Amino acid sequence: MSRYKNIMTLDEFTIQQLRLFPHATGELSGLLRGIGLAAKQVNVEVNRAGLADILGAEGTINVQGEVVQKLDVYANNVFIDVLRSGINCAGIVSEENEEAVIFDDTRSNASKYVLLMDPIDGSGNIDVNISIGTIFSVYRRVSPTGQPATPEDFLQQGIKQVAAGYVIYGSSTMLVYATRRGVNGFTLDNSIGEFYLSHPDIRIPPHGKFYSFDNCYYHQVARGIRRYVDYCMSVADNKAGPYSNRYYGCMVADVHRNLLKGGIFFYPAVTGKPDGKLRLCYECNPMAFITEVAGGKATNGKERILDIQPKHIHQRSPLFIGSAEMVDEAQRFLR
Ligand code: P6P
Repeated sequence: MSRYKNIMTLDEFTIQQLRLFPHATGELSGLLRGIGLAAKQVNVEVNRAGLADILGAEGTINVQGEVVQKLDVYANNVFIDVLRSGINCAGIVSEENEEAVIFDDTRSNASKYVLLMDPIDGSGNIDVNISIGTIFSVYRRVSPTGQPATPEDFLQQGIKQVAAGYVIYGSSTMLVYATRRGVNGFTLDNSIGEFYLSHPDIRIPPHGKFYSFDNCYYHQVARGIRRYVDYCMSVADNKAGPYSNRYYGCMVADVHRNLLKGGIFFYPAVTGKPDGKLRLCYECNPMAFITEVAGGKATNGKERILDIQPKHIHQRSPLFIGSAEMVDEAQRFLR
C-alpha cells in the first residue's frame, strides 16, 4: 500500500506500465528500477556532500578536458556497479569514460538494452549547493543478444531511444523519465527512500516566460542568435522584455523548469566551441526525447536533434530545446 493515498511508487508504476505490453519481458522496467536505485544511492552523497570528503575536485581531468569532481567519480561508479550487477543492461557509455564500458558477462550479454549517461551534470554547482543532475538514455541493442555489446549499439540516432530520463538533485530529488507512452515525474521521499509518482503525464507548455542562455557568450555567437537574445531582453513601451533569463549552469535544472513552466534553453556554437559544449549522445538526445514526448522541440539550429546520426560517443552539438513555439521563434531569428 502506498504511503501516500493513491500515489504509485516508481516500482509500482513501471510494473503497471509493463502490464500494458503483454509481450514485454520486464527488462526495461527492471532497468528503470535499477536506475532509481542508483539515483537513491547518489542522492545520499549529494545530500551530505558538504559533510563527507566528497566535495571539490578529484584531481584528474576527464575525456572532455574538464576538472573531475569527486561526486562525478562516485556517481559514475554507482551507476556502473548497480547496472553491471543487474540483468537488464549490456553496457554503458558515460561522460566520465573515454570508451564504452562493456559488461561482457553471461547475464549482461543476454540483456537487450544499453545505457548512455552523464552521471553528474552541472558539477560546478556541487560546492555551492545549487541543483545538479544525472541524465540517462536507453537503447535496444542492434548487436545480437548473447554476445557482448558493440560500439554500434551506442551510436544510434536519438529517435531510436526506448527511454530517456534525468534525476534532478534540487530542493527535492526527482526522477523524470519518458517512454513513447509519456513523461512521468517521481519525487523521492527521503524518509523511506521511495520515489512516488508526483508529476504524471508531464506536458510542456507551448510557450513560457523563461529563456536560458549564458549571456557571457553574447559576443561569441552568430548574429541571428544575438538578435534573438536582444528580442528576449527587448523592452517595449517600457514594459519588461517578453522573457526572463534563468540560467542555472546545470542544463538538467534549466530543462526541468522549462518542461514544467514553459521556456527555452539554448547552448549554441560559440567562439572556440564550433559544436557548442553539450554532448549529443548522453545530454542532447535524452533531453530532446523527453521534451518531444512532452510536446516540445529540440534542434541544433538546423535539424532535429533526434535525427542526427552520431559519429562518436562524445561528439558535441549545439542545442535549442523547450516549448515548441519558442524553439520555432528562435529558429526564425537564426534564419
Ligand atoms: P557554461 C554543465 O557543465 C553543462 O554541461 C550544462 O549542464 C550547463 O548548461 C552548461 O554546461 C554550462 O556551461 O559554459 O555556461 O558554464
